This record gives sequence, structure tokens and C-alpha cells, in this order.
Amino acid sequence: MKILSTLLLFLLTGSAQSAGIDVSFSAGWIKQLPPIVPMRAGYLQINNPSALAVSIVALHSDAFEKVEMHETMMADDMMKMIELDSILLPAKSQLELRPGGKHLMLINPLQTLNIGDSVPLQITFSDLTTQTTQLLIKK
Ligand SMILES: [Cu+2]
Repeated sequence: MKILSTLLLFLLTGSAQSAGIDVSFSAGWIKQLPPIVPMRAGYLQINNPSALAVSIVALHSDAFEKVEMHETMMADDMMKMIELDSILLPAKSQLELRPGGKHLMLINPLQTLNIGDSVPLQITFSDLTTQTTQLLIKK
């Protein structure tokens, strides 16, 4: 009975906020590298507590020419990165973008990046809503 009422409450709440997804981001950071290096990796924790799956389909930052989604893979005993078109966030899931796994690839900085600075990252979802989070420049 408790489960049923929880489920009912969830359904009611869910329909009340039909704007939909409720993804949150935390602990975003970029590894500091010399300005001459054109690409740097970024990491982020993602939480999708909602009952809906959603995908990240595009990334943008005013601080970089381009932001891509990448995954590090082993191929023929070599570490290799492939570009992903999207990242799926299943319902009630958490995902950590981290070294050696899925990560952000930030290409050609458009401004000086100093340790302790934060740059915005705009995230577009498959329902075409967007959210902005901050990425901290760290050592
Ligand atoms: Cu990469």
C-alpha cells in the first residue's frame, strides 16, 4: 500500500511538472593545461532522479570554440577516444564523466583559463531544453 501511494504521488507530481526532466550537475571541472594545448578534458557528475530517460545531445561553452562528448576506449591495446553523438541518462540514474571513461572534450579555448576560474557549460537535452552548469579550472 505504501508503495502504491508513493507511486501515485510520484505520478501526480510528475504530471504536475510536465516541463519534464530534472537533471542536476555537480563537481564539474577541467584540467588546467598550458594555453598552447588545443584540447582539454572535462569531468562532471550527472544525476537524473526523474522517471524519464533523457539524452544530452549538444554542448556549448562561450569559453571554447567547440565542446564534444567523448568516450575513452581500448582498441588493439591502444587507448583511443571516440566522439559520441549523445549521452543517454536513463530514468533514476547517475553518471560520472571521469578520466578513462566518458568525458567532455573542450576544444580551442577562446579566453585565458586560470586555476580557480569557472567557465559556463550549456547542456542541451533531447527534449530541446537547456541547462547551464559551471566547470572549475583545476590543477
Ligand atoms: Cu576526448
